[in-house]
Amino acid sequence: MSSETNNTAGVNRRALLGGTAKAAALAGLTGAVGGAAAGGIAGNALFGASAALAATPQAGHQSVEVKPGDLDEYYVFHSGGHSGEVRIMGLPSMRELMRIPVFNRCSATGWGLTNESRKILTSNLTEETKAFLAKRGGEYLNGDLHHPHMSFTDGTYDGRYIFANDKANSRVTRIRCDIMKPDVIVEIPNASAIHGLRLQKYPRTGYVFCNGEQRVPTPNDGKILDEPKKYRSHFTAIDGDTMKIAWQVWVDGNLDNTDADYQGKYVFSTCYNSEEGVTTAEMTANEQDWLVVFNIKRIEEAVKAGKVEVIHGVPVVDGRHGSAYTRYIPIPNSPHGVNTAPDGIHVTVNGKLSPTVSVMDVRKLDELFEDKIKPRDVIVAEPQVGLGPLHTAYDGRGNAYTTLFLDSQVVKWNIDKAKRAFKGEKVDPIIQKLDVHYQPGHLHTSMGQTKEADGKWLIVLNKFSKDRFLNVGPMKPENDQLIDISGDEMKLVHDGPTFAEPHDTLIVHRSKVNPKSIYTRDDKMWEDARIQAKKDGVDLDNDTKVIRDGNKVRVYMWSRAPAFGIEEFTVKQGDEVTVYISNMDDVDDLTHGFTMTNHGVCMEISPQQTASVTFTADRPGVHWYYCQWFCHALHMEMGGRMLVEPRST
Ligand code: CUK
Ligand code: CUA
Repeated sequence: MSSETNNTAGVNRRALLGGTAKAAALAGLTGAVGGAAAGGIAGNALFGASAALAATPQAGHQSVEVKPGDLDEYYVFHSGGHSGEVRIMGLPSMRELMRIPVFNRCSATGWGLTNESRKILTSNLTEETKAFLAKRGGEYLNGDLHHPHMSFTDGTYDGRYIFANDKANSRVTRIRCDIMKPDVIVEIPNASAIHGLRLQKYPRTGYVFCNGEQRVPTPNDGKILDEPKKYRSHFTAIDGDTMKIAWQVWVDGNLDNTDADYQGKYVFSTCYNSEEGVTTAEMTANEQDWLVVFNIKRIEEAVKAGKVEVIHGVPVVDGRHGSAYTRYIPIPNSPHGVNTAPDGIHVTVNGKLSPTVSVMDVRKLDELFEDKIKPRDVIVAEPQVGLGPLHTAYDGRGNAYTTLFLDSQVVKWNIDKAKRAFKGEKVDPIIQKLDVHYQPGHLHTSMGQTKEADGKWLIVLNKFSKDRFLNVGPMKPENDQLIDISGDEMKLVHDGPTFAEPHDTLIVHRSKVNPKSIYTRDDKMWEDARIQAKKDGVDLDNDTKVIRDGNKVRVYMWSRAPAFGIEEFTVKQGDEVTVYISNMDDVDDLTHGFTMTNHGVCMEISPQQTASVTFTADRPGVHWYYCQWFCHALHMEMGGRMLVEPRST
């Protein structure tokens, strides 16, 4: 149905390409690798039709080598997709430096087992979710983390926080960059599947903007299936300082990705399913979907004036067609990524099922909201870039780099030339097409999502690696490729296999990030432990104490290489035992651990950190606990015994 509509729409190249792309996309994409990218041709051999720079020799390309002991120039914060975590890599080495467990569980650090992490994972869920999870252990065990973004001040990264979404369970996290651990995870009410997430860039973050992707009946009480008009999706603004939901906007269609301007006035979300259908055929029937533009000031005023519907405690404004809060800009077709350029003026909307990228000029948005111009008047270029454009990145020199999912390429094109071509001038904006391996999704340039884009490196996140690595079985890794963009032409310099599934990444100059090496003793992470210790008359830094409180036992101890403050303690079968350990070592990199054997219990205790874990001592006998983090020549000896006395005695 949908491709018929498309094929009869006209015979121009755009429509035909659109049809091809759409048919391929709908038919399933794994077979599409065989085209331009077949044969694993090493990167820079093939060029697009214009091939303007094919013969230009490249001088002074950058080295990817980081010698042993040397440090990388950039941090890369990589999403872990449905692994639920964030990974930190170094660039240009592409070495994985650290993992930050977020929505997942971590056997090494005890994330999801410790009281501190469980509080973060469970306390900001909606009442409905808490009730639902009460029957299944109180927690979600998975997450799908797509979009990590660092907080901004004045249009560039400020090193305070990283925010990221969980598509699987409709949550948003905030990660503290001083310790590289989450401190808040909040569920977004009135939303199903939080997908696109971006931050307010100016004057600062400020708002965390995120998209509810799936439309669901509101109220979603099980009584409605086939009345799509009663389905809703909401755009959400979270206050990044308090992590409370500031407001939501009810929109038409399904929201996909989002980005904000550099002026602090507007936010944009791509929107597919303008048809508001519930089947794939229905959702892709239209030739054009939308970019929704949100007017922050008008929404804030409406919220202040109480022109809202309060749903689950959140003020919701009605931003459907015709409202003062939004404008819907028609974009071909089922657009996916939306990316604001570092020039602060241009915003690209990637056509996905159309071979085009639509370029918007944000300076026209005031007039659009005053109804002086029509929605399409804000579009200043619409170059045909290739099949399956998903995301665009920038080098700060006026060039854009777009992933072509179906063509398995990255296309480099010039924004100014695209604008001139749009006005009718005979000029080809395409500079180069580079094969990537294979089927790229997101791509990112060094500092390219800030006004300080430096045009040195580009990472392309490919969904398939196929033949690029040793065969590891039916499930293959993805392939993150590093491309040098410092010269006139893109040059592929590194292949990097990754496990499920980096969707998105950000490349931050190391000067912006300054984590601590040891905790400060008053860190708010273990505030609850401090409060309890005070009630128990315990000095966390110095005391070792076992406190019985009914059938609750609290064991306080310190760790100092190579010993725990307590080498044995006794509890009774059925006791609820909480072990608090404060790591009093204050040497860089001296992390201890605590693992209670045969109890499913472990945790990390980094220098000067306090951590705690609670479990039921239900197995009579002697149980050894040990330090699982190699800390000392006598690490193997760092342990102790818990005696669990049978209940009958
Ligand atoms: S989405 Cu994955 S390729 Cu979730 Cu950012 Cu575009
Ligand atoms: Cu302490 Cu190993």
